[in-house]
Amino acid sequence: MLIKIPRGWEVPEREAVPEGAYHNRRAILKAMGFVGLEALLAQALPAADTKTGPYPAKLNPKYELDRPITEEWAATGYNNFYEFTLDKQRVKDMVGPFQISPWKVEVTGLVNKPKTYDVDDLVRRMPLEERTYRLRCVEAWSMAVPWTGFPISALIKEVDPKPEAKFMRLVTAYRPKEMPGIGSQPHYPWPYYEALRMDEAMNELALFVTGLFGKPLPKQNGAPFRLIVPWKYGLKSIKSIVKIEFTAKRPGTLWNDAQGVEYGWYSNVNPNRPHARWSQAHEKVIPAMKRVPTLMYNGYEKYVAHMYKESDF
Ligand SMILES: Nc1nc2c(c(=O)[nH]1)N[C@H]1C(S)=C(S)[C@@H](COP(=O)(O)O)O[C@H]1N2
Ligand SMILES: [Mo]
Repeated sequence: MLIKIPRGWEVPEREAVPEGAYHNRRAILKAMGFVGLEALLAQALPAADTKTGPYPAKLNPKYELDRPITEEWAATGYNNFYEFTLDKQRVKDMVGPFQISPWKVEVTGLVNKPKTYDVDDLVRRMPLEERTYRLRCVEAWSMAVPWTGFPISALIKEVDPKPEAKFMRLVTAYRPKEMPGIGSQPHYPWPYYEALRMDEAMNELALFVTGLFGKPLPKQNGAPFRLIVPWKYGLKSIKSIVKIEFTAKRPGTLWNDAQGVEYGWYSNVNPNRPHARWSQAHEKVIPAMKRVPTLMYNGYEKYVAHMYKESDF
């Protein structure tokens, strides 16, 4: 992976919106008494977009940001999703043919209640909440956005893992006809796969995500069902998941298997441990690419540091 910052991106004046506009807008509307009006209008117009049913979900204020929320156009217009293209600003233009409904997720392996879930059913049934998290890519850029989802632990409880289950393996959809990057990058071991240790998966920060900016998740951000583990480099937050397997032995992960020297199995954000080809001490916040220091565990140290030894990489 290379750090490539295309020209023109840094001066997005035409579309720029004020800092923090996303939650401010909701707060301002609420203060003016307009949220009720919005809800009334939504009820009066049920046919307008039935898919937005559970969105926006209630904001969980526990996970506060130390920086403004990234503008929506930037978070949905600058993506890593190699199954489509390596060009971050073109992913959104390539995802059109990708079919995300209906969508099944098979949960299998060392569990007492294996089950194939329908994502629409999960969205209706699970305790959706909105959380604003930082996302730090291993390539030293970052964003901060409102995800909608539910803790992984809620799904794990439903499938009831056996005592031998020590890891969780996750796999992305493999649809070469709809994902042109699979054919143009045949050297990657598709489908994309990732894994977490059971205690990492049970951590309160670990989310399954179905929404972004109070709406269903856009395809370029991993619709309809992805992982978000904000204390790890973005590559761990696998998109468009179709399979989850519980195992006794530690499963491989795509980036660690492909380039183990550069991409650790844990891939925890660590400003003191440089990547083989660049420092991880700073990051550039999209879209202005403002340089800020990178925080240990991406700022989530108090939630996750207890799970690791210094040598875990
Ligand atoms: N299936 C799949 N998941 C993936 C990737 C990918 O290429 N394929 N890229 C990862 C990387 S490197 C990052 S930084 C994040 C980017 O998520 P975003 O586009 O929503 O910001 O997705 C991760 N999940
Ligand atoms: Mo990344």
